[in-house]
Amino acid sequence: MPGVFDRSRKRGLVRNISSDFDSAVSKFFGERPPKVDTAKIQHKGYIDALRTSGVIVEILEELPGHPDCCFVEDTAVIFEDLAVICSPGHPSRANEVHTISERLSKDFEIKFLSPEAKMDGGDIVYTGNGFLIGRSTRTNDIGINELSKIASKFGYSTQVIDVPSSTLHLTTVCSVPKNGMLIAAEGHLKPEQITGFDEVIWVPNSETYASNTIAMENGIVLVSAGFPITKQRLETAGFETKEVEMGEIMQADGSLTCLSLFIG
Ligand code: CIR
Repeated sequence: MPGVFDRSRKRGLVRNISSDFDSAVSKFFGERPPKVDTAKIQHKGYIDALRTSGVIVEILEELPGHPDCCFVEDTAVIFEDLAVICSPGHPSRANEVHTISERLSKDFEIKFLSPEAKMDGGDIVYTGNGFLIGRSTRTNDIGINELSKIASKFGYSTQVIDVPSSTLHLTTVCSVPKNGMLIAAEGHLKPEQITGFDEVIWVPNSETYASNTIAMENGIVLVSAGFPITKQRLETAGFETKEVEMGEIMQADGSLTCLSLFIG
């Protein structure tokens, strides 16, 4: 029964930046530990950008001892009235899911993946009628099979994409600005991996980070600040862009979508 869960991003959960954010896991974009205070300011700017784009944002408190706790996208995938709680692929993040499942249980039925499954929500991309699922260092075949079965029960197709070793998650190198359109990073995803889209906007490799966007139903697209080619390509495609300063979040390999879990 696709369509029952409102995917138009009216309500989002975010979680405050950890006071230990400078110990967040970082392997790809990070060149140095993030500055915690600046990251907190940027996170506030991010929340403002969501709110001024029409999203009702609920802010959860930071989870002590969990430097990556702001990356709530990784903790769950929602199908209609069911929240599937992920099984984070990095051991330091395993316990982030419990407080999220508690919160989600107010609105959704809860289902945990099996103990053998590994999955970060950052490997799941909703396309408009189905899901791309990234096979990555964080998401294994057991997780993929379990999630695909659940998706198919709800009438959604799934397509598995091998996430290249050059990047963390599938969402790190692509996103869906509107149904039927993908924006993807050159040099990471290959054209032959992408099927079923009417249009693909490629961003140059030098702007890889900007391929992760958050699109609203009203045509506003949140884009990371400082990537003029991507901004221009989105505007040429008819979107209104809103830039968000993400420099310190990027140092921890986090992108725009990673900071939210949309719940309606
Ligand atoms: C991690 O390595 O798990 C975090 N430092 C970054 C998570 C980013 N989340 C995402 O792409 N969905």
